Amino acid sequence: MASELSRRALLLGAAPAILRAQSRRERPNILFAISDDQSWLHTGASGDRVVKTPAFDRVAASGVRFTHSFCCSPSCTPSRGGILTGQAIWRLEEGGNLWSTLDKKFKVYPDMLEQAGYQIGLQGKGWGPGRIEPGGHTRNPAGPNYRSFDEFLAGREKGKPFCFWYGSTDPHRPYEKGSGLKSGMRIEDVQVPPWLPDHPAMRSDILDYFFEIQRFDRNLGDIVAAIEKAGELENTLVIVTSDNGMPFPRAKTNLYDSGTRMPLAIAWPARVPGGRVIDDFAGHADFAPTILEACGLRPLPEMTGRSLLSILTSRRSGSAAPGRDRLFTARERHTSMRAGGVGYPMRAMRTAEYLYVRNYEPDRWPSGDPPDYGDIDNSPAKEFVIEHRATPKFAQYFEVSCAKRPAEELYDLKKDPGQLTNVAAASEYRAAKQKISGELTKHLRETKDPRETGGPVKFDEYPYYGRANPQRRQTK
Ligand SMILES: [Ca+2]
Repeated sequence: MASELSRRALLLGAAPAILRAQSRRERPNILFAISDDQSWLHTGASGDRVVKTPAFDRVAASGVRFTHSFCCSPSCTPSRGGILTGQAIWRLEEGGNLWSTLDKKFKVYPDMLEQAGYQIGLQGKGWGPGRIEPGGHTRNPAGPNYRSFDEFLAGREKGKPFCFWYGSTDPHRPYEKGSGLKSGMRIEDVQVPPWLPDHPAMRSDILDYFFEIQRFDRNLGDIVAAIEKAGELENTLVIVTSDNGMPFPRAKTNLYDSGTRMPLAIAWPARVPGGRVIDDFAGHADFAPTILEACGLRPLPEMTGRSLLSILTSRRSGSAAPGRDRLFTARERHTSMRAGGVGYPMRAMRTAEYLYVRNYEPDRWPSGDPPDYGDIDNSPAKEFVIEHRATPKFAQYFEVSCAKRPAEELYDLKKDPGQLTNVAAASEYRAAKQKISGELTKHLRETKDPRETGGPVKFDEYPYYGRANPQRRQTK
């Protein structure tokens, strides 16, 4: 169709102007929708029997659902920084931490699209939490704020394609206790993940989390309906995901699947054959190069993510793309709840067979110093796990969430999909561990992780712009 138009344009003798107009029309709109603290398990499309996510399921059915999608880091700020820059968090200096800043030298895809003629907008939670000013930004790196998508759409310049970031704060805590039960969901239907104790208190807390996932989903549905009503859904690239895993013990802030594996559905009716499920590994750093390529721009050389466009526009399902058999995740400082305000640095490599985690500071407490364990969000779930630390039936859950961990962890995912039995020290896994550990180191060196290239490593020294930590004050 484009070539037919070019031919006609040439015949009419007005090629440049007409071609420019045509290419503007063909560029897709971008809707990026992100929930806050939702694990991959908890959508209807991925098989949960309780939580209802018709809007997510619709995007998945009309496009592609990825079963192995991972955030860059299981903590709001670095996860979002990785999405916006297309880079691993160890390359983002202060941006690798929670409540940090993002230096303007790390280019973000909304700015690049704006320069290319897109109308940019943000509703809700974009990059953050943190402070934008120290990094040199004058607006949120995800775009200028709008109260709603409708307001953004109404004010759009005629003929401009849009790039909109809808960032919900659902299902981030706190929850209204009992809201899930009250809404009619049934406690006996909850599938409790293996890393959490099965108890009515836990089930009720999970239902409250579901209540907020459903609220995010309803808002997503309204935005998709508005695009459809405007007649633009066909040529809109819709990406729906979350920033990190569920806010429960041994989930959010951890490099296990519970913390890093994300729901992900991508649709673009004009270009992406729908109804497919893809098992290739897709990382959140891949979104920026994907969006740029879809909009006719070239991803930046410093982006460590790789465009998913060739997978999206193909007709196949399952797992076949070369080089898509592994992903790397990382964590630096989440809250400032350790003596001295230091973080808990980790890197991990995930394949279909194994999860390997490297803990750089095994003498520190992974969830924050006792007795607060402040890297776990305050919640009924956390209270339950801590209160039952000495109850034989439940003590293991405290151990796996709060106790110190060895420098290396390895999980055999065929035998242990819940990632609860560390086999790093077992002799029968020595060869597998050496191989994956070597591959992780190689990748980190290639992508210039200061923790593997000889530093300097400054993540513990950067300012923490969140609330002051009383514990930290006492130690100084
Ligand atoms: Ca989050």
